[in-house]
Amino acid sequence: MSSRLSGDETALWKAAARVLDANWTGTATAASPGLYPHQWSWDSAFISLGLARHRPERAQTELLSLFRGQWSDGMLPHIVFNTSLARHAFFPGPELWRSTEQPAAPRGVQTSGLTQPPVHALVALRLHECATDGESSRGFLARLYPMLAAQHRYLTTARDLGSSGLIAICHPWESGLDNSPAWDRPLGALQLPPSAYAPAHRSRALPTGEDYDRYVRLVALMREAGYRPGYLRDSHPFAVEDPLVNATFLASAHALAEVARIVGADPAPHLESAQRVHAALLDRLWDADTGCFRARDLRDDRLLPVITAGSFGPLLDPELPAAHVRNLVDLLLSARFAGAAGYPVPTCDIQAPAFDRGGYWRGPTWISTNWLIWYGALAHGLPVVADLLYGSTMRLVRQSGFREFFDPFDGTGRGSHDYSWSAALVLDLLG
Ligand code: 9WN
Repeated sequence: MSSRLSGDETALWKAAARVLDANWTGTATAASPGLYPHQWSWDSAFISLGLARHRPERAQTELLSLFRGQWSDGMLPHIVFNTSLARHAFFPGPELWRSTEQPAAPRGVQTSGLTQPPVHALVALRLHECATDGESSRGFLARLYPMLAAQHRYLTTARDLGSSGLIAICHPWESGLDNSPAWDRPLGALQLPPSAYAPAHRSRALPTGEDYDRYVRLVALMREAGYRPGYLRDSHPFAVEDPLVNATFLASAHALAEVARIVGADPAPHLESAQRVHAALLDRLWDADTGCFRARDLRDDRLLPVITAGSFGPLLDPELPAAHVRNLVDLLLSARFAGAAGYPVPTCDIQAPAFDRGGYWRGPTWISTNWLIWYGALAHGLPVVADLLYGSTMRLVRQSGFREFFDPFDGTGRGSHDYSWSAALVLDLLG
C-alpha cells in the first residue's frame, strides 16, 4: 500500500484487499462469491492488477492458472471451471461447452469455448511495470510470452472473420458486455428452434428469457461445429466487429511488442498487428455522422445503431488521431454520457430508447469499462477525463461498496456484492 494514501483511501484499500483475499480459491480468484464462482478471462486479468498491489506472487499465479485453460490453437477461453464445486454451482457449466470432447482443448481442465476481450498482454506489461522484483518479473514474462503470442495469433488467424484486419466476436458473451443493446439487432435476427433452452436451475435475475435462449442457442451451434474457424467465418449467425474488443486487442498488441523486447523476442509481428487494427478501426468502425465508433454486424455489413461505453474503447489506441480523440471526448462529456449521469460512464447512451438504468450492461456504470476509458484517457494526456473517471469510480465504491454494477444517476449498487474486479481495479487506481 502506498504511504501517500489518506485515511479514507487507506480504509478503501484495505476493504478491497479483503475482498480479493476472501475470493481467492488457492490458485485463482472467483469472479464473485456465489454468483460467478469460476475463473473468468477478463476478470482474471483485471484481478491480477489488484493482486499485484496486494499479494504480487498471487498476481502471477492468477494469470498462469487462467492460461492452463488455453486451447492448443491459442484460444483463451472465457471461463476456466473450478471442478471442485458442485455440478450446478453455475449455469451454463461445463456440460454446455463439452470442452473435453474437443481435440484442441486442454486435458484435465474444463473450459468454455468462447473468448473475452484480450486485455491480458496489456495487464502483463502493467504487472511488470509495477513489479518490485525485476528479475522475477522478467522470468514471469518469459514464461507468459508464448501463451500471449499464441492467444494473439489465434485471434488474428481464426477470428478475422471479415478478412478486414479486425477480430470478430461470435457471441455477445465474447464482448464482455453481455446484454449490451448493441447486440439487440443481430441477436434478434437469430432463429430459435421451438424447444426452450433456459434451464430451470438458473437462479440469476439478469438477463433472462428469450435473450438467454439465444445465448445458449449460439453456443450449441458453435459446439456442434466443433468451434471450427471455418464454420465461424462462413456460417455462424452472430459475427460482429466490436470497437472495445478490437481496441483492447490493439492495446495488448502494443504491450506484447514491449513484452517481446523485454524477453528477447521479435516485436515486429505485434506492431504490425496493432497497425492493421488501427487502420481497420478507422476505416470500418468510425461513424463520422455520430462522431464515434460503432460495432459492425458482419452478417449484413452495417454499423449497429446503439452507441455504448464500448464506443470509447479506441481511446486505448495510442495513435488515435487528435480529431477522433476530440470527438470521443465531446461525446463522453455530453449529456448523453456524463451530463445527467452523476457517475459516468453509463454503459449505454442515456438518450437511446434502449437505455435502462438498472439493466446490467444496458445502462449501469461498471468499474471495468471506467478503468479502460480512464487508462486510455491517461495515455492521451486527457487529465480532465481521467480525473472525472477516477473520482466517480471512487465515489461509487465509497458509497455502495464493491458491487458488480451501479446506477449511473445515483450510484446505487446493484448485482453481486464483493465483486472481484471492482475491488481489484480500485486497488490499481489507488496505486
Ligand atoms: C457470462 C464474470 C462475467 C463477466 C462478464 C459479465 C458476466 C457472464 C454471465 O459475468 O458474464 O460469461 O453469465 O452473465 O457480463 O463481463 O466477465 O464476472
